[in-house]
Amino acid sequence: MPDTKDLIYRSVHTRNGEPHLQNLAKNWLTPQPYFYVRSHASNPAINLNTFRLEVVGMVRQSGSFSMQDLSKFPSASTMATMVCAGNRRSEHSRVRPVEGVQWDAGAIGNASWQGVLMADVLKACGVLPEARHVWFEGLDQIDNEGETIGFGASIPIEKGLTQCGSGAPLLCHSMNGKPLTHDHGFPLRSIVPGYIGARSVKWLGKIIVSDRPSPNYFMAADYKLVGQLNPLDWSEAGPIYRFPINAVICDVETRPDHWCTVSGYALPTSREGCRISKVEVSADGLDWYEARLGVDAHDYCWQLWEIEMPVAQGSEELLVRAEDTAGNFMPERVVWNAKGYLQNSWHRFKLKSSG
Ligand SMILES: Nc1nc2c(c(=O)[nH]1)N[C@H]1C(S)=C(S)[C@@H](COP(=O)(O)O)O[C@H]1N2
Ligand SMILES: [Mo]
Repeated sequence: MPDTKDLIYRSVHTRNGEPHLQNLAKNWLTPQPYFYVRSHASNPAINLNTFRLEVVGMVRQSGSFSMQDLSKFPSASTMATMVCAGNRRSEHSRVRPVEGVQWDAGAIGNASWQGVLMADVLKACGVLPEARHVWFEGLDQIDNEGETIGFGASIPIEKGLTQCGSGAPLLCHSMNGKPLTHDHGFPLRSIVPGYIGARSVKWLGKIIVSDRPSPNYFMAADYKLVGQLNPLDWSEAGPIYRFPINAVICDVETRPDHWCTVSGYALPTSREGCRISKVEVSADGLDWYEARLGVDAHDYCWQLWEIEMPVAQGSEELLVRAEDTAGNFMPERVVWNAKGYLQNSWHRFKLKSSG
């Protein structure tokens, strides 16, 4: 039984847990105990002595790398926020019920990631000119309507071969300077800055270089914005890659004089150089107070914010909305979708009824 003091487990055998929101926005780099876990099956047993990352497909020479082989590539580190496409799904469900883990707003965390550049490993195998996509396959075994499948994803080859800047994907062995825990993909996972969490595959066992996107269920028939769960809607919709702008109220401290300290996170749209430009909080949807942004900011990472503001007696909830330097803003409402992804409407925080 995992420690339920740090995470609220929405399911335990298949580990799905998110932190209490008031613990989340205290640190710009999320301490591992407060980093959400989202797994589709139980953790696979992996023997480090026999573990190999296979690289196959449209490459001049297939590769088979032990963790020690990978450590011979130049080490690389980046900072990136990981967010589940289903973060805030419970808000979609209040409009119309959707299946899936009923996340509150804690399926997000920001970490530093250590490993090697994916591009270095791909280049060592010699990517062929006709290659267009990089597929990842996890070693976990997921029961999907009676069939056992692995967790898979893919990213465009241009992203996979990115070498410079914070958008470059990594093959990671560590998180916040410590070896990945089993829940987070030990011994190896992909980290794709700016993309939804589902593209950062844990327990990574295989990379396939291809001329098309991965046909894996989690790429071809899940993680898409669909209005209905039918084959036509699935075929018409493209896979989600980047995450949109978002902001959430994580904590509210009320004082007897009806002033509140409100704090939370804001995630800029996944674009190089994009930052949060404004976070505003309101108790009535009419008067908006601009929050102070935390000093830490980095491409593809969230920003923390805080504000002290008056909140009239009897107010029931606080709202937050954000804008970013790429001109994006959070809508008051979003279009409902059948899998409950990418909820980024103004976030509402219920206030405890006070006297
Ligand atoms: N092999 C594997 N990789 C996976 C998953 C999984 O179930 N199996 N879940 C994905 C999803 S949906 C998310 S949001 C992130 C969560 O990563 P974390 O558990 O380290 O927070 O991992 C992704 N990678
Ligand atoms: Mo996810």
